[in-house]
Parts: sequence; structure tokens; C-alpha cells
Amino acid sequence: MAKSRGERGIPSPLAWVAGVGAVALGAGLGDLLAALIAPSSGPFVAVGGTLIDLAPPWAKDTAIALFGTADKFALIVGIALVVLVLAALAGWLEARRPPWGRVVVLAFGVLGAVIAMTRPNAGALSWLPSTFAGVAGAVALWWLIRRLRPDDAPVTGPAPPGTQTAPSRRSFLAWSAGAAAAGLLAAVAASAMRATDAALTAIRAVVLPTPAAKAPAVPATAELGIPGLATVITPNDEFYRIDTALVVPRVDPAEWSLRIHGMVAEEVVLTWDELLRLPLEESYTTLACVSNEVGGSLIGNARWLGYPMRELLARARPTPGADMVLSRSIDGFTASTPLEALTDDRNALLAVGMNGEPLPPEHGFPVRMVVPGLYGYVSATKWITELTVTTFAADEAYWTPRGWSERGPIKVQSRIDVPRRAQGLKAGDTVIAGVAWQQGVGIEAVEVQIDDGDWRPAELATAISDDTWVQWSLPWRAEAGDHLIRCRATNREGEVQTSERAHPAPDGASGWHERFITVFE
Ligand SMILES: Nc1nc2c(c(=O)[nH]1)N[C@H]1C(S)=C(S)[C@@H](COP(=O)(O)O)O[C@H]1N2
Ligand SMILES: [Mo]
Repeated sequence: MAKSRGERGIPSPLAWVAGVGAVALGAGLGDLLAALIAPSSGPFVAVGGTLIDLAPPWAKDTAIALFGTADKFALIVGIALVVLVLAALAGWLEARRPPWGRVVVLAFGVLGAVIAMTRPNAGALSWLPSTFAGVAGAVALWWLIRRLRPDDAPVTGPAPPGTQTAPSRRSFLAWSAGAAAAGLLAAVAASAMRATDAALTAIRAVVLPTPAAKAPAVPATAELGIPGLATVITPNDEFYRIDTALVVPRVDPAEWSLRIHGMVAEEVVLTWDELLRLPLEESYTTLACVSNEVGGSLIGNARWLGYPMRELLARARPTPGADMVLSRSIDGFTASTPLEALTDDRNALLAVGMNGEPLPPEHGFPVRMVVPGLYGYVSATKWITELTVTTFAADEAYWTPRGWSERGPIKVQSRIDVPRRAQGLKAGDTVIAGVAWQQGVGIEAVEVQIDDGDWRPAELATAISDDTWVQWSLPWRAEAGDHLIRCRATNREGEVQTSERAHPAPDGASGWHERFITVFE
């Protein structure tokens, strides 16, 4: 009499292997199907995007503090680890309590599909990749575990009556590894497809028009050229990136349009071709993230090319009472910008160009907003598709219910770039240098304090404009020993950067940037 399956027992490690192999195959195939038919609805992307949106207010800060701009990669790795553990568990379940392992895999596929359908940029087919992943994973799991059951295993040769063919573990392991490898291969193929898709080809084809109004030439004295000091213009590939998008949205400019509606006398729809035919203007604006810690690097300066927001809104004619513009990205992100900041005479742009090139995909291709004087989360919507003219009372933006202020004017700040802590500085003549900013207001002065001594005025480089950061420097005869260096800026309205420390949430960090330096003999 044969023992029951449960008693005969498939060794747990083999069951885990089956689970991981099956789920890897399902997930990989699902991802590949997503790349083919519904780019942003892959199982990982949809679930990760939802986790980002559900994350509690402190999570953004923590993720950025821990992983910096690699926060999304960290999230993907985290999800993959959780899936691995769940997959192993499903394998174990399928071995012990069939068909529950299969059922669990299928259920996660369906859950992924539901999540994918609720994403802001979901399409009609967004449910398919995750469902397919679940079905493929469940079938693969059933098949792999079956190979481990002696009475189900295919008979490979003549067996004496009354005995059973022992299942071949080696062939089981080969099949499991094969399934995992196929899944991985599918995922690699999917990412290769994403990297060569039509939108990227479109970027390369974009020829930006000559600006109707060029940015004034950058003064030769704007760049101090001190090694280690942030360059006054940040190259595109070094520009910080912060957003909630797990995969960079791919927007085909040929299909792009911007709709302006809400409290307006006239609805406006603008296409890519129409936008490029408008008289575009160029200006330098320093973009800063509200999550930037004192001394942090979530800030950069670029020359933007775009159409003035004030001209655009003038076409739509906001009606009396409106005080906010809610800008929406193709992926559902929204920002609440005071209407006034988009209609006064500042260089608020609907931007298409960054440092002489089309916007890179990570920075909002084809079109984004850039508004001097406001943190990015309330102004710099990338992959923009819609502007709703409304009121702060009636509408709120993505970050507002997540613990961030509905308005985000930039605080006066300064940062020490050199000397660096780990520089191994030798005693003698050196230079202390950094940047200071309060876009829209401008910087009047920067002072440096060494070892609690007197505040000494730093020399300011020439600012490109009041909308950009400015470099500063101070010669220093460094003596051997430990030193504490601080800096503080004064804006053009006479306000001195406060020493009072504040966390980034809810409306931007404050305090003086300090650096401990050890100077060697
Ligand atoms: N669509 C979209 N636009 C967005 C965001 C986002 O999450 N999604 N983040 C904003 C924030 S918080 C900042 S600081 C800036 C950063 O722009 P960058 O990545 O080009 O530096 O983009 C803004 N625009
Ligand atoms: Mo930000």
C-alpha cells in the first residue's frame, strides 16, 4: 500500500525551488507581455507604483535618506525579495496542500491585475500581464511539483511491476532552473524592449526650435571653476531625479497634448506641433526638491526652453476666484501651484528643452513645468498632460494628503561643497566654497564661520539671475587640527538664513550647513 502524498513528503527545499522557478517564469513572461502590449502595467511596476502611492508621509524622506536617488531601485529589489519568499512558500504549499500553492500564485496574479487596472495610466489591457503571470506561474508550479510525486512522475523506462519509478531530482532541478532562467531572460528582453521603444526614437528625432527669446549670456564670472564645487550649470546626466514613477513614463510627442480647463473662460488644448510653433523663451532656473536636507544634493541648475505659463494661461483666461493650477502628469502625479506664480512676470515655463536638448525622459519628456521660486513638488510636473485651473479650497495635489504643505516657496539656503570631509586636507592655503540660493528672490551675501569665530563675508560669483543659485568662496589658511565650518546666506530682501533646524517635511529643510574638517600637518 502506497503512502499518502503528504506522508511521503516532498522535501521542503525542493518545494521552495519549484515555487521560485515557477513564479520567476510567470513574472518574467508577464513583464515581457507588459512590455509588448501595456508598457506601464507590468506586475512589478503596477505593484511598486501602488506601494509608492500608499507609502506613509515619512516613507519618502526615509527612502531618500537611505538610498538617495536610487530609492526606486531599492524598492524593486525589496519587492523582488518579498516575491521570492512568497514564491518559496507557494511551492511548499503546493507540495503539502495541493492545490493551494497554485491558488496562491494565481491569486497574486489577479491581485496584480486589479492593482494595474487602478493605476492612473491604466489602459484597457492593463489587467492582462499580471493575470497571465499568475496563470503561467500556477501552471508551471503544478507541473514542477508533479514531477516530484513518484506516482505522477512520467515513467521513463520499463519498471518492474509493483515498484514505482523514483522521480529524478536532477531533471526536476534542471526544469526548475530552466523555468527561472526563462523568466529572467523574458525580463531582460522586456527591459531591452522598453529601452528601444518608439518614444525614445521620437526623442532622438526632436529638433528644438530656435528660441524667440534667448537666455542672456552666462557671465564669465558666474563659474568659479573650483574643483569639487558644483558647476553653475548642471549637466543633464548629473541632474538629480526625484519622482514617484517606478518606470519612466514614455510619452510619444506625436500623441501628446495638454488640456487646460476648469475655471477658465476658454478651454485650450495644445498639441506638440502647436507648442513648438509658439515663440519659445529660454531662461536659467535652479530646481530644488523639498526633500533636500540642509547640505543635500537634490538641487540643480539648467537652461530651460519653453513657452511662458503666463501666456498659456492668458489664452484660457482664468475666471475670478481661481487661485491654484493643478498640473497633472500622465502617471497621475499632481502639483498645486498658486495661480499667481504662473501669471506674474517670473519665468514660469511649459518647458520642452533642458540645456539645449529635448528634456531627457527622466526629466519629463516631452513637456514639463518649471517655476522659479517653488519647490519641485508644487510646480515642476514632468510628463505633463493637464492643467486644471481651480482653488486650493477645492482641490489638492499628490503630496498634500501625504503630509506636505500645499504651498512650497523655496527657503533661503546655502551649502558648503569644499573642502570635503574625507579630502585629507593638508595645512596651508586652501579655499572654502559652495552655492547659495533662493530662487525668485536672489542672494545678497554669504558668510562663513570657522570654529565659532566671527562670520566672514564670502566672495560671491556673479549670479546668472535671481532665479539661479550662486557660487561663493572664501580663502582659508587652514591650520592642522579639527575645524567646524558653517555658512549662511542673506537674500536680496535682507533675510538671513535661519539657524533653526527643520526637517524637509512639511515645507522644506532649514538650518545652517555645517562641516567638520580635519586638517593634517
Ligand atoms: N510627474 C511627476 N512630476 C514630478 C514629480 C513626480 O513625482 N512626478 N516630482 C516632482 C518633484 S518632488 C521634484 S523635486 C521635481 C524633480 O525634477 P527632476 O527629477 O527633473 O530633477 O519634479 C517634480 N515633478
Ligand atoms: Mo521634490
